[in-house]
Amino acid sequence: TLSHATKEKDSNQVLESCEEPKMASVGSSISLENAPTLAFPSISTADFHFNLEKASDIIVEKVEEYVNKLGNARLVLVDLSQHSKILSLVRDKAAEKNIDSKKFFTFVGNITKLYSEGGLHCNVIANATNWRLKPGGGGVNAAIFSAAGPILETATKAKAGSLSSGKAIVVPLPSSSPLFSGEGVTHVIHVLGPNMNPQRPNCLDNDYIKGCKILREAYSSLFDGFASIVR
Ligand code: AR6
Repeated sequence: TLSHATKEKDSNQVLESCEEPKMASVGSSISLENAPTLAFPSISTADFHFNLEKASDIIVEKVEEYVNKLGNARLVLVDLSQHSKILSLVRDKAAEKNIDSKKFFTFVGNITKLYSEGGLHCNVIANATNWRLKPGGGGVNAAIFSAAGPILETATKAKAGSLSSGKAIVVPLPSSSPLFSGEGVTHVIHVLGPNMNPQRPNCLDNDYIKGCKILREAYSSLFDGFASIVR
């Protein structure tokens, strides 16, 4: 397994922010270290087969639109592998646009273990879900529902029975969830992105006009949801 330091090098985060989490209360990084932070996966780009170039353009465009409206809050794009194509595309495009790397960065790690394994505190995590808002199905959805325990399904049901594509829903996580106690996650935001996989419901049959519109709406809805928590 990768050492913590190796993982850090693969993110474009400033080193002081989390290479030494114990030092978080010392020095000028204090306000950012304790800043509300949303960790989110790249919506629709794995099981839903959405084009990575197009998705990376949209992520950077939406981050640029929201990052300065969120005060000191941070946005972090997460993926499992240091070889993640979507992370490197987004990193390069964000650098070109001079997006503040203290407020937006990429991070390699399991979104359900960012604090315990990566030392990165994220109070809110996003989930790339399915329209039924059901556990399982693989990918990040299965990982988050499993790590959060059955209480997440109950809390989700209390909010909604289904989700339409391009929409997000904020679910406060009960403190009895292991994700709350172990990782410090207080909210999960479920997001339903556009689907380009013929094996999954509501496939857009390669219609990227619709697909890009829905992916933009999905990120707007996600970041609006995060803003409503931060406020
Ligand atoms: N931590 C961080 N990132 C992850 C993790 C994890 N534990 N697991 C996956 N990723 P996907 P989609 C990354 O397929 O394309 C589900 O079955 C992954 O590498 O999870 O929106 C749902 O129920 C990729 O970059 O979501 C839906 O039916 C990103 O998360 C469907 O898949 C999204 O990959 C949604 O498909």
